[in-house]
Amino acid sequence: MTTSTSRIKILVGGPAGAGKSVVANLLSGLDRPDMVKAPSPTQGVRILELERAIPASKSASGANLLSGGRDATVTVELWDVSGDDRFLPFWSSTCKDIAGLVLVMNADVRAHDRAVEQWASMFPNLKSSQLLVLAQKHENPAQSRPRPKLGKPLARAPLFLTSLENEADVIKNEFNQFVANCVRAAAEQNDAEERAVLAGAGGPVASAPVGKVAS
Ligand SMILES: Nc1nc2c(ncn2[C@@H]2O[C@H](COP(=O)(O)OP(=O)(O)O)[C@@H](O)[C@H]2O)c(=O)[nH]1
Ligand SMILES: [Mg+2]
Repeated sequence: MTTSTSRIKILVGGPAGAGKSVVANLLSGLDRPDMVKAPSPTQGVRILELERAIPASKSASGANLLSGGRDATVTVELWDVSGDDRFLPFWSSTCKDIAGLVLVMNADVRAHDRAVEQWASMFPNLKSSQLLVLAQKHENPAQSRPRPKLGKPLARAPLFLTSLENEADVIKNEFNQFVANCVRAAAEQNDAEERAVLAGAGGPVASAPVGKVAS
């Protein structure tokens, strides 16, 4: 079977101490049982590289990123950044080209609701399908406050209550689905940009619809 390969960048954002690095470790296979017990604030950024297979049924029609009807392997650059507020303006400018944003929050810290909304507002061009919120239950899941209700711009973003202990598979599975969504969105954007260039040059597909995706 033919495959195509591409590369996307996904940012893992959210407040300090939320669980970004432990989630990033889980997703890239670096998790160890002792990791949760030894918090160590991320300095600057850690870039982890991982690969995910995108089945043909989920690939997009975008000629630049994935060819419709073919299986694909996508290389994901996972940017696990410091949650320190001082760096926020830096991430919003350095990470303009991200295909997706995973937001990690502590489900029991009310202030984290506002913090992840603020993170998402730094990337207004992302669609809901390019956002994924993981509300981590750090301890004593039985006494957790109810599921956080986030406002704009996360009101329509998928949110999962997760913990490394009990929902590691949920995190991994939802992330795989999320990567497929991000690849599709990036492909659509590439198509739109290419059409805009051709339209500007008076090319033959100047009137073709933008963002068409194969079924
Ligand atoms: N028990 C438990 N603790 C968690 C979980 N996720 C995060 N934590 C706690 O949160 C701490 C900080 O995690 P870290 O990934 O360093 O946060 P970051 O600053 O967002 O990168 C960890 O050391 C754990 O104590 C989880 O799923 N279960
Ligand atoms: Mg960290």
